[in-house]
Amino acid sequence: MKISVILPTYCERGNIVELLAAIEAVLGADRAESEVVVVDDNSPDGTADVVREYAKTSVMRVQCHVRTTDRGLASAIKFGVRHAGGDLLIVMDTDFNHDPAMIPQMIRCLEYYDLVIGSRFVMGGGMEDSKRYYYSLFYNMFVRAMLRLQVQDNLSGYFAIRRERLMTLNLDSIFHGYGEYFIRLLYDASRLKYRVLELPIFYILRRHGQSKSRFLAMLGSYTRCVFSVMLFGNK
Ligand SMILES: Nc1nc2c(ncn2[C@@H]2O[C@H](COP(=O)(O)OP(=O)(O)OP(=O)(O)O)[C@@H](O)[C@H]2O)c(=O)[nH]1
Ligand SMILES: [Mg+2]
Repeated sequence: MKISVILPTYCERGNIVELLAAIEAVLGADRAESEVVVVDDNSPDGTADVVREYAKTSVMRVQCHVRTTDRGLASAIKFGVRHAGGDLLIVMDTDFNHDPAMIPQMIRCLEYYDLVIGSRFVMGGGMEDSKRYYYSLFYNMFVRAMLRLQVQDNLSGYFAIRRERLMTLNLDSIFHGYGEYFIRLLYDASRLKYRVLELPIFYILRRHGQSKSRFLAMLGSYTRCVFSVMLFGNK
């Protein structure tokens, strides 16, 4: 099975090379037929340059796309999905919040599940940033109560899915905005009765660079997303 790892990047020059090397290492023998799809929104720090440099010597294929007309996390993921050639897709952050060591386990679990997500809120999961852990935990309780979803971590952003399963969903209605796309993804997956597995994951702090998350803006857009899905479904 060919694996595509989709990496949305904005100003991740300090992390991306180390992450590419870590992904290549965990893929082991599978790396020769696997690929990484980097979708960069024209980062001024030259993220794409170091990716292209890495691609020259890597065994796994590295696609490096630089977008100049569209931007944003969720639309970058959609772009990556559309360009990915793998049968199995992994989506993750590029700052080491999401541990690449989980990839083989997530891939194996796709044998039995339709969607495998890295979860901070099942036993064994967590976050190095304990203040943010509790904010996220309480916010997730709110999301679960409103949408009656069974999943504990509705804003994970680290997931594995078969390409064919993801393409069955309406990508345009899911992948817009920022991290709240994950709520829409879970909602649509649950409506189609996809078997979802949460694997415990411990978020470490980003290794280099700055956060792109703006707390208040996120709170507003995520909450709008929850009410919209609750009232109208995912249209
Ligand atoms: N292509 C693209 N990627 C983005 C954009 N905004 C964020 N990202 C990437 O999305 C991922 C998550 O962004 P982060 O800034 O790490 O957000 P966060 O995890 O909430 O914040 P941290 O505490 O810094 O980890 C990272 O890989 C970013 O590089 C964007 O506008 N376009
Ligand atoms: Mg991050």
